[in-house]
Amino acid sequence: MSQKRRALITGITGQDGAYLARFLLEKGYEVYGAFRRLSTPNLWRLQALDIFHQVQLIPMELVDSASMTGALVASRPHEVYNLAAQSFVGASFEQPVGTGQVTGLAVSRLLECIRHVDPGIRFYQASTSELFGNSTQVPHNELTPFEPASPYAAAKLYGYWITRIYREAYDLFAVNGILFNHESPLRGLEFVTRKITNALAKVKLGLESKVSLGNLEASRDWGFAGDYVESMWLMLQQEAPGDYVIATGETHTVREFFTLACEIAGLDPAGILEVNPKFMRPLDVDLLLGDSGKAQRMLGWQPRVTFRELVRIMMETDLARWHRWQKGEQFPWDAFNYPSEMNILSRAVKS
Ligand code: NAP
Ligand code: F7E
Repeated sequence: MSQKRRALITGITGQDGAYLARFLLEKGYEVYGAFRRLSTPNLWRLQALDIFHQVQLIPMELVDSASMTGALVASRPHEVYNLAAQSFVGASFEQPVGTGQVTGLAVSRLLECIRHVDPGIRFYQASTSELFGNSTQVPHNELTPFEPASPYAAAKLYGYWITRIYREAYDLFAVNGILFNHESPLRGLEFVTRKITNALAKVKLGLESKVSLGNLEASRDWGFAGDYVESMWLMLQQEAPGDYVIATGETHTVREFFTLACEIAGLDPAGILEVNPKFMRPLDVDLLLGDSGKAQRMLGWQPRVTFRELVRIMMETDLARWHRWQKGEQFPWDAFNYPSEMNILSRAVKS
């Protein structure tokens, strides 16, 4: 029988799932990844990081407790990282009930399964800076009162509290990582950072002329996903469970992100940007700025990639992708999954 430590990651097909899997594989873990059944599998991130063949995939659906028990029994994990969720705030206004089910209630389903299958499992819950919402106390730390401002944040608030309740009631090693926005070239195309770098890449290559965004003045504390997954693992290696804010301590507006991405791409921002009310939310979070002092002191965690470096990595990767597509290359990429990209992708490939 293997002596390796075993980890089960829910949401293995998402941005953080892929980076965390790579991180744990490098640490020598046996990594199990829970994914939901789709009519067409969505494994491009694991392929992009070249770890697809090293992760053992297990089907699991967040609304189905039986599938959770099945995943736990099949993987017998020492650690469970619960990253699966409906994670897009914008969509949570359109699907508030579904988001409550998969982003909120599913956390108690999973904790119940863990409690019965093996209460010795260490559990990480993907909590979020969205819990702070429009709280005026900045910077946000572990003691800042929550003021959620979306159905997504309300669902995550439930997940946060049920995790703490199971920790206290059943003595589970269960932690909340309160992570501020973290981005990468593997970010979903609907999130504003990747939306910007993807759209500017098309502008740069003459495939499109405009970038349409919503609230340009929203300010976020943006870090690099590759740095943030390390904090998840560190939280589960401590003697006692606790909750930690993970952030860079810097905040920038959407407009600043856009302007810097233009500079890196060598584009004049004037005339490219248009505001479309379609991308405004019924309620938005104006400002997020985290204080990760506790994580720095107790976990020894530090963000490494700066804001400028993050924008550069994302901008250059998206430019390279569209360039490769123009040359007719095939590679792991998500653009083909998005109706918004189809107008361009369906055009004949240029040589
Ligand atoms: P993501 O890219 O959207 O990934 C979400 C994952 O959840 C995907 O693998 C998705 O599967 C899976 N999932 C969704 N609904 C499911 C269902 N019904 N059953 C099973 N799996 C389901 O999100 P991320 O950026 O990696 O974030 C990871 C977690 O951290 C999420 O819980 C998110 O809310 C939270 N978080 C993210 C940030 C951030 O800035 N990235 C910050 C704080 C907290 P498909 O691929 O099939 O859709
Ligand atoms: O929006 C504004 C938008 O969708 C950031 C998730 O990972 O981080 C993420 O949530 C800001 C908002 O991320 C567009 O209104 C302007 O103010 O990239 P976003 P988010 O909502 O902050 C947290 C920590 C999570 O936990 C979530 O899972 O940008 N914005 N124009 C736009 N946003 C989008 N998506 N598209 C626009 O066109």
